[in-house]
Amino acid sequence: MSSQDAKKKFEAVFPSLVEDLKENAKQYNLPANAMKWYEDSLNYNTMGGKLNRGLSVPDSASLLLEKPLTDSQYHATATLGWLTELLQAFFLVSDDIMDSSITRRGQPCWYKQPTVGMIAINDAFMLESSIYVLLKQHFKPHPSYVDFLELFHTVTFQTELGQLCDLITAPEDHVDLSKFSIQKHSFIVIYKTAYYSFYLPVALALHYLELATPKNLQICKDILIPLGEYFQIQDDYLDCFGSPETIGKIGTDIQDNKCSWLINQALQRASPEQRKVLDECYGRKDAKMEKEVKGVYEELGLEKVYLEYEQKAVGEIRGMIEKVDEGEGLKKSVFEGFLGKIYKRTK
Ligand code: GPP
Ligand code: MG
Ligand code: MG
Ligand code: MG
Repeated sequence: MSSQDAKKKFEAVFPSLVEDLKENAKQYNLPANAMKWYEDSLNYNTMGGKLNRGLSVPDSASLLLEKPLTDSQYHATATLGWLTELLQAFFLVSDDIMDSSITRRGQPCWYKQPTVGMIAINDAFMLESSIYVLLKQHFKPHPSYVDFLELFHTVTFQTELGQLCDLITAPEDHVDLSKFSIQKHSFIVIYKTAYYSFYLPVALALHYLELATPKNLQICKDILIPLGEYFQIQDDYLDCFGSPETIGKIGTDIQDNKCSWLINQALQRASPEQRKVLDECYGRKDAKMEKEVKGVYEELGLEKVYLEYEQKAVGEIRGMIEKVDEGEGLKKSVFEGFLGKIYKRTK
């Protein structure tokens, strides 16, 4: 099946999950206008993305079994995939408020909709609660039900730790570039992105198939966390060097004073004059100053620095994948599939 068809098949599962969520809300006699609001928020914030995280659950399950999934296995793992997309929707709606972002997935951020504003905060909470409504409806009898619950709770907490460090390392009113470091960056991106985007979907597939032995989970972590770190470094790179039309969002990292991979690389290479420009212009809500910073990035050849980093990181990840012990039912192809999806991505 082509990857486009796989996406279509996966998307076709979502409307029935929206119906399940509406059915659940009906028991509370939710007024019709609120029901419509909930449905609109579910559709606006969960659809329209790349769906890589969600698709990874059925994809990984099929690779683990080394055969196509039955209809019922597909429906179950696609449902778990949609739960990871709901978690992602909860994070993105919140993150866009915190980052003062303008667009997401090629359309205005949800909180930027004139009728929405800060109601988006409650919508984000409802996107998160919806995970547990669906998990109970679909998986209560599954032997891994408690593992699913704990996994979602743990990964959510880990992501919030990363987001906390991302935010407090980027105060709006006080720029101090000496506070940044590549070690801090590494902590931030592993927690805010790698766990929920990479570890979660594979761990869900393993729990679903009852293959989640401690050893398999550890191998997954050892590979998927560095892979997720690479993915977020791509995100930092694309924030500045990607095209907004392709990535579907307008970069905000420079103006937001973020401890991004790019500023850390620039700090390691800047001359005293360039450092002065960075100190004066980074983290200011001013398009001209943002341009000055981008000018320094270009002088320092950060695009090339990034390409060299990418080659090295991908080489190391490939090395780890080759050494995977498949003895307890894990498959190298799960990791190869992931790497293939994100290598050299432009969006
Ligand atoms: C991505 O950071 C991280 C998240 C979306 C996690 C948010 C976590 C919360 C607990 C809300 P980013 O700001 O670089 O993402 P983007 O570039 O997509 O805005
Ligand atoms: Mg953010
Ligand atoms: Mg953001
Ligand atoms: Mg970003």
